[in-house]
Amino acid sequence: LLSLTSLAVMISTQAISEHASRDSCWIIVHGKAYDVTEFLDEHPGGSKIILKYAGTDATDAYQPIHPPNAIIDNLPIEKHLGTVDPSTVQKTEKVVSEAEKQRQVLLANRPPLDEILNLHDFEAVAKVILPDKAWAYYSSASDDEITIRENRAAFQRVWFRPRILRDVTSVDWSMTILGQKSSLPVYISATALGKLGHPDGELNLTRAAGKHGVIQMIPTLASCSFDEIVDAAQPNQPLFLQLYVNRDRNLTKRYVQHAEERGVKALFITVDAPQLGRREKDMRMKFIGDDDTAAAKVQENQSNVKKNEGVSRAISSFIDPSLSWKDIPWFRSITKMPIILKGVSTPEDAILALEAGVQGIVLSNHGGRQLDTSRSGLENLIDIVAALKTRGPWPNPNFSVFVDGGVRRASDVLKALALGASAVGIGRGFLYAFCGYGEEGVDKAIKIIADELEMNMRLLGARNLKELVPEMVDASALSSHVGLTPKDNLYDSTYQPLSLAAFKSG
Ligand code: 173
Repeated sequence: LLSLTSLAVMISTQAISEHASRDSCWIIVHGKAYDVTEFLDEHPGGSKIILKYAGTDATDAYQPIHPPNAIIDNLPIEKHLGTVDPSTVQKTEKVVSEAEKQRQVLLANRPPLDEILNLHDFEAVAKVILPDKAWAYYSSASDDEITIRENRAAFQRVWFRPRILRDVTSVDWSMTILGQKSSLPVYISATALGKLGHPDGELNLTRAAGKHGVIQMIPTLASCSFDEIVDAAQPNQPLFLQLYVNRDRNLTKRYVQHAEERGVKALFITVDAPQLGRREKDMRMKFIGDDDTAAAKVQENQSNVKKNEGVSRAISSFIDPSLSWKDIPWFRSITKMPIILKGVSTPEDAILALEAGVQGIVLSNHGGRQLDTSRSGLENLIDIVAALKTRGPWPNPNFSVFVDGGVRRASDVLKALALGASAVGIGRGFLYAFCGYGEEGVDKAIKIIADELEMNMRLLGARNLKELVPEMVDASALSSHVGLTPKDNLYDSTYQPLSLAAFKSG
């Protein structure tokens, strides 16, 4: 009732602009005015970024980073001040920077979709057409970015041993993931903040996934709200949910149970991010703080969020670093969904997960964004499958083993499946597809993977996924890390090269 009353109130932009200080801070989001004075210090991204928009419209900055209802749900109703009187909004022309104009031209001139032949093409286009900050956030990985390279390199150290003369007229990769039909042995893995890359954000994935029978894992930190995503799905479209566990377990419980009520089919709890890795490309963008578009309105010496933390660190303070094995029974008690631990790297933890009674694990290093120089999921798969085989049936119908990280080709998918993976996750590959081309890009990415699968299964001599056996790959070099020595940033950029004996001058 109160909210209806406050919505009826009309407020002029003039009145709002008078509240532009730490002592009284009003902002506009999506045409509504809010008093955020008391919320300033609770804001997970820090007060500074809000104060930058004190007394003005914060929608453009708010939108890619928050689900639409975040402010509505988090501010007490009495802080909802009312609707901004449209007659008082000055239609000032937005200043478009030169860089942005150039970007728009590049976007308009991007290659037509039928010239996109593989997932690498999408990535190359995204790099050019994304705003620098978005590219930095999506593409970055932790520290020296050695693991993100290794994720790709590991697939190249596995070679095929194809079989011949098997009548491969028809090949069939029909399968299920956690009991849900999937048209590919691939699911769309969670990536945060989709609206940094495209105005429709994660909905591009939901719509294309629905059309093609692919399963999307909804990220906790999507730009679109959970309900918007579920509403965009077809009636029986299976969806999974990725979960960051909140320090406030009641919030987590409500979120998980709401997801289950809305029909989500599995819960992937992220276990490799008690603290977010330092993604330096992202940090250097100084996402939080003063940029050239709007000078900070209120000068502040704020210590809780450093301005160079990068977008993900700024919004991840709610994640609970105390999460432990002891919490698993609690998760089991609040939901009937299958529970999968996302971010397992060792046989020791794989066995603990099995013993804890969860329904699966994702061998993942978070796209190289967490512990740098951790091994690839593909490499870990070998030891983990061997360990699981000593503890019961294999493949175990009640315990799935997924792999993600660096998957861009159907040949990558087939290698992981041959070595025992139940299915693989692709995160960035699909994300980059929608950055440049929206939903149609994701359509195309799915079709490319299907085409590649068909061809590669024929050439391998595997007519279905059962015939895809470990003998079809040579993984003997997988654990040999000497082949591809990554660039050493310090040595290559700062140290002076040794010089050789020089001739006397003159
Ligand atoms: O990898 C990430 O960037 C990520 O998982 C994340 C976590 C918290 C906030 C935003 C993104």
